[in-house]
Amino acid sequence: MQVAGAMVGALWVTGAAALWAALCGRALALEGGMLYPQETPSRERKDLNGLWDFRADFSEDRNQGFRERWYQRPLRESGPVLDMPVPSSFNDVGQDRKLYSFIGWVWYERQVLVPRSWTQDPGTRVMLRISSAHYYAIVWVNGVHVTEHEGGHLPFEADISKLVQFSPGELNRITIAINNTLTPHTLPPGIIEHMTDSSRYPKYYFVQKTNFDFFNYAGLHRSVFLYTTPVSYIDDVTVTTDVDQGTGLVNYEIVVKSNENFELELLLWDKEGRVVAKGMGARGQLAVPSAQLWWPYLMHEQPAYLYTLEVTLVVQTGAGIVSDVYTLPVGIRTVEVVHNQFLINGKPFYFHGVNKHEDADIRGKGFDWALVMKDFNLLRWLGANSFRTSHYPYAEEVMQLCDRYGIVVIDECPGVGIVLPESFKNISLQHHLEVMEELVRRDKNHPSVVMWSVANEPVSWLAPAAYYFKTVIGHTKALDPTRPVTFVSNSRPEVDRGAPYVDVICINNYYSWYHDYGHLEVIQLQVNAAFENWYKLYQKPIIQSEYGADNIPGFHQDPPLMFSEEYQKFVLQQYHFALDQKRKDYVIGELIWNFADFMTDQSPRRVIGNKKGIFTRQRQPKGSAFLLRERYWKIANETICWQIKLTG
Ligand code: GCB
Repeated sequence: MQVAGAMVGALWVTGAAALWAALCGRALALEGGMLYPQETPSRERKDLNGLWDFRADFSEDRNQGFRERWYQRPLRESGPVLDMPVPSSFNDVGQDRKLYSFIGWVWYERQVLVPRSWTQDPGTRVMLRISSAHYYAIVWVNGVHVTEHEGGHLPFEADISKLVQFSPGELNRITIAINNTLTPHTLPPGIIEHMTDSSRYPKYYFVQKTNFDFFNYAGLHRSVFLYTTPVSYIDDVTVTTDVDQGTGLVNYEIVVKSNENFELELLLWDKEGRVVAKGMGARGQLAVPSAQLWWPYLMHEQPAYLYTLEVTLVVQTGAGIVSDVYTLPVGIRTVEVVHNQFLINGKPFYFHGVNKHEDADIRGKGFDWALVMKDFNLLRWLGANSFRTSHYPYAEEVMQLCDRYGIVVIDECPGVGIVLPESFKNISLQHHLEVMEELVRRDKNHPSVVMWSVANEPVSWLAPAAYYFKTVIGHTKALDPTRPVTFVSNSRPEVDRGAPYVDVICINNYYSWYHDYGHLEVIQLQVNAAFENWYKLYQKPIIQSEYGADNIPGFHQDPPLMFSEEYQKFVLQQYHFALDQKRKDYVIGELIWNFADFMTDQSPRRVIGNKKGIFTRQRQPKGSAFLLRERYWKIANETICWQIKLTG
């Protein structure tokens, strides 16, 4: 009686196994770059956002789509389809309860006309890029399998030049099958539970269990692009920066594909449109005298200064000269953990910020510019200088805005809910390493990213956690020696097996919420004790990476009771008293849980989602938002490096 769930698992495993086989034996780093698609004199881009045909495979074994090969002909010929917006989660768009909580394969399809100029020129390379498909995706173009990808939050792409050039002028059919099943070896992990007691559950009944506290939204969450490059092209650009007595140093490494006889020219432009440095070749260093550094928001009167690096590739081919151009915003800054401090450009940086989620009404985790801008406006209103991408990588466009506004980021991978000993096995570890490679490859050039977080609240007290985190953190440092690495712990210092390997201790706790609930008077003592115990053992700087309390908007109670606005504020204030005692010492940051209310699985502990937001899910401020705003602007005024008066 386990057929349905087993098949969901089996289908997933088939894909993962194929992928795994392909990956085995590969060297440390991923092959190929993952530069954000952009329009340049040599590149064009077309976004495929809008309505796609959609069909969830409700068959008992979730396998009908593969049995009937839905990718071989238009999806609507297979049966009824829905109009599904992209980007968006599919869960909240309709009124169908079954689709809201659907687990298994869903199918997306879009017919697209590729511009004639792209298909007629054999010198053009046409790429299909999917920015995020949660969780496992298989892609076909005109019925031909082009790629597969595991992991719901990072981009992947396929070269589809041959396929679209084969039928110029005709519509091309892009089909994407996506499975949101989470297993002990996915990231995040989960488990499918088969309910076999026929007196309590219908036949073939199964549920997806997870150990994280957000709704497992699924679908095409970010943009799908078609873009072009010449067939000889700039495949990757890696930039690291340093400062030597006021001179900015920009180290670069360029990877070129498909031709070995090429020339590379680099120009670094300042904001006024002046070329401030020039370079040649695939690797080198640009020197910028009296460089304007990239400073975090509220740390400098001109934060977030970005230069533009223009890379031009020139290749002599049989058909003549071909060139490719790619441009990259570059922020010159340094990051270092020294003793008890987190230094940005040599100055102590204090994280006063938030944890976020990609989450909103109707769209779920779907990217939406209006929502993103609202969030950035609120962050700046709040006086927040940082956030953690709890608990998975956010959209590339969000990272670009962080660069642009000077919002500092702790970039977290989807290592959340690692609570089963099984999830420390080699198969999980290998996948975790791959995900870190994909994350570093995507986000390495963002000046706003100052630290990698490899996990949130794993069972880091279990014995296998030591080898696991030593390996993941070591691998991440090998991929990027320029940034500190951490993971976020909710264990005790004396038993934590991962803490020895991190650069910064990040701790989550919810005193007087999940423990000693209602007892507001114990918070200060417990927060202080936690700081002291962690510091005594590791002598590393500490970030209070989560703290908070639920408040159901509109609930008031004084003296404060749980879930009221007064209680949420009181909890925050107690933490603040304790933080203020330590922040001049080794505590280097505080990130509230959470920026906004967000959706979770249903449970008796959740009242239509998690209500620890200081903003509602609709981004309206609760009382705590004003409290935090006052605090953040005050801290910014105290810690500013330059003599300017900030006004909140
Ligand atoms: C945590 C988790 C976060 C939860 C939060 C809570 O420790 O890291 O994902 O949402 O607690 O509110 O329970």
